[in-house]
Amino acid sequence: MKNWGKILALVVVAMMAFSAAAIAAPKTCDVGFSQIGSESEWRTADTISVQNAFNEDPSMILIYSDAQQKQENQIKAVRSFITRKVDCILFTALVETGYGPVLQEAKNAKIPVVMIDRDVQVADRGLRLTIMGSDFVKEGEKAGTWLADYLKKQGIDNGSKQINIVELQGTTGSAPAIERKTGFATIMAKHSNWKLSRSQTGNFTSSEGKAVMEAFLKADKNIQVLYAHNDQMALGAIQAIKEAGLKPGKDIIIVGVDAVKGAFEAMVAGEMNASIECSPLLGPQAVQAVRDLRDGKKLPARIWTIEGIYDETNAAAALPSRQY
Ligand code: GYE
Repeated sequence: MKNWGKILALVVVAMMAFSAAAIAAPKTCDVGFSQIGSESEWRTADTISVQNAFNEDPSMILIYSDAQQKQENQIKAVRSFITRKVDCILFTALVETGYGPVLQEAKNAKIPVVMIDRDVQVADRGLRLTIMGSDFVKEGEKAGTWLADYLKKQGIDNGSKQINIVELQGTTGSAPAIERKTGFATIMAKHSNWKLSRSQTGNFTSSEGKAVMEAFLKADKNIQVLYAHNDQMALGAIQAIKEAGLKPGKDIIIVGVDAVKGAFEAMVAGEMNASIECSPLLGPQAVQAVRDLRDGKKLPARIWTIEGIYDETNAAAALPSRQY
């Protein structure tokens, strides 16, 4: 009888210790991430950066969802995050419009939404907490300013001879496509002899960039400049230009955006002229934002990424240390 009493006491003590441990164990922070897909080198680097950053913090659990370029998949993913009662949602909007209702649902559930890279339209911005990423308008302006400078230095632009520019746009309706076009147009407006002879979407992919450039060249070979909203499309277009018997980087000056490795290699080979940097390495600042939220800190309304410009003058020196 005495022993039974002792055993019972031990069991009670063990149970108390176990429940104390269970209470003391810190709760993980569950974070849902709705990514748009894997259309480019940039996107892959972005996904890996976010996943690695969260893997390194054992107090965080990242629930990753790939929408495969479909808006409806993103809406479903956000709804499932709400049902799972995650602590925070990271969200990259494929296009700017159409997310109002689902963002409202997240807001009603009191789940903060932190945008990564691509924002939603202005009217819906009150429904998400903040956005981290690049200034796409500025990137378009940088591309235009770089081009003006280069054309002048090369003696190609004397201010009166017409310069025919073709544009490969990103995904229609996406923030980077809209804003990179806007920024570039601001600089174009300052050059009355620059003509946007053709402009079409290549969906940010290499294959569509190539196909659209082929169609441009078939219609008219009199093209002096290609402005591509990302390097991936520029790289596809380089193939089309070669197949048309022209020299990319010489017969047609090529400016892209992102500064991915493929563009560096093309610049070093003399087949591409410049790339405006847009960093996909957003993981560390995404984790920091979630940590700050968990700690009750207020996040700034906009978290900017700092970036540069690369061309034939500095591409070779920078290439070995590029992370994407
Ligand atoms: O430039 C492109 C990608 O949203 C900034 O999306 C991003 C863009 C990037 O597919 O390569």
